[in-house]
Amino acid sequence: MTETLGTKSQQYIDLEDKYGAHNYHPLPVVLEKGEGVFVWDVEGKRYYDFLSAYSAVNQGHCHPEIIGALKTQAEKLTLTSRAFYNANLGVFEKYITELFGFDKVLMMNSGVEAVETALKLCRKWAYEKKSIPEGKAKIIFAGENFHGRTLAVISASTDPVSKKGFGPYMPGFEVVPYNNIQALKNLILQDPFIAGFIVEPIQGEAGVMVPDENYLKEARELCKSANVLFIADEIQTGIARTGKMLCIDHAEIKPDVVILGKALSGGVLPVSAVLANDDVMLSIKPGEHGSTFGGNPLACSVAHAALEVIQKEKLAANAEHLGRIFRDEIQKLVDSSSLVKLVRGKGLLNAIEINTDESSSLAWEICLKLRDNGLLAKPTHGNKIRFAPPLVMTEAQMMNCIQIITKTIRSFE
Ligand code: IF1
Repeated sequence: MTETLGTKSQQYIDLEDKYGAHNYHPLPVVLEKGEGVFVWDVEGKRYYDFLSAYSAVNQGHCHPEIIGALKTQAEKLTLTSRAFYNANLGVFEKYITELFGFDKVLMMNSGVEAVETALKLCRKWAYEKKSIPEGKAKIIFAGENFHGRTLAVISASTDPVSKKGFGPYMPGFEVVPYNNIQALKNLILQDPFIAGFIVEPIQGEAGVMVPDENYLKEARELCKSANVLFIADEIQTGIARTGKMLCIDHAEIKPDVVILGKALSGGVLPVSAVLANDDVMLSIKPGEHGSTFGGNPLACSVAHAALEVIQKEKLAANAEHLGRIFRDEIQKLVDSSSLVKLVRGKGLLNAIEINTDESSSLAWEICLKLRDNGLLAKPTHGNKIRFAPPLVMTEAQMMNCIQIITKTIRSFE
């Protein structure tokens, strides 16, 4: 069914269709303004943003303190490259390493760049510190993972849509089922060349898959006992999204490597980071890795402000509080509706599963109707709808959104 959008919206959509690559299938809404939990389309209609740019705007759209830091730094110095020192990087490196409790940080830009950096660190560490023969290091990934779109990272993907047609693939990657400690143990015990295990503490793209209570803790202990690096990809789950500063904090464990991105900048700039202690981080020597924009003064200023906002506004606690309300209220819908199979998540990273198979368009139809009712969300993997609003939401706004979601889903019964 082709819907008629406002003329301005259609004009913008036509421009993207004609002049842009067709590498996305966006929900038909054209946004031009964002503030806090709200975004506005070009027709002037306001929406609750329940995707937060895939958890990149945890602090809310255009947070004044982050924008203020951007403006101030932008008028001073934006980029020096790492050919020289600058007055921002070391100050931010001290701040973020003390905040998360690691010796050092390596600053990059996009999330996948930080993932690639972590994989390179893991291999380098394996050759230099674990004496794995050069070129033989293997890194274990979890099935249904999502770590980005580069050729190396999709080589470990189990999603044909992300992977098919982009071969040949990077060697040295193994895949075990997510949330299956025995499978991980078997592989680590049988292969002496395993250097690392990279895992999302909650699998976002797979549909907000929350592992069993002890999975991460047991995986961490397994890695420690086998001298395998435990690498946590917190690009989507980190920065207070799941009700703790890092999702891994729920399991009360400390990874060897933590990868951050997205909300590290409050959605203002691409800023990513890899945190590790010296025995891992110093495996990479001067000139062996880098990036033109990695750790630039503008990124450091913005990220500093973005992390300050998370702490000053106690956004992890707010995410924990509102997340419980969200799941409790949506559970009432699950209990009374044949359409919604379940609700799951932690903090304000949640998803519902619609009672259809993955090929059904019902989740998409529901998201179109949610849009009409003033709330933006998007399906993931066919029949799941991810609900991830900015963490600055108030309880009253959350109750309003739950009412919109409930009313919308009821209209399909
Ligand atoms: C797209 C998905 C989410 C990530 C985790 C690394 C990255 C991502 C856990 C790479 C990025 C984004 C990418 C974006 C949509 C979105 C996404 F649907 F693709 F899978 F969030 F679930 N690790 N996720 O979630 O970070 O290089 O993009 O900065 O590619 O469509 P990036």
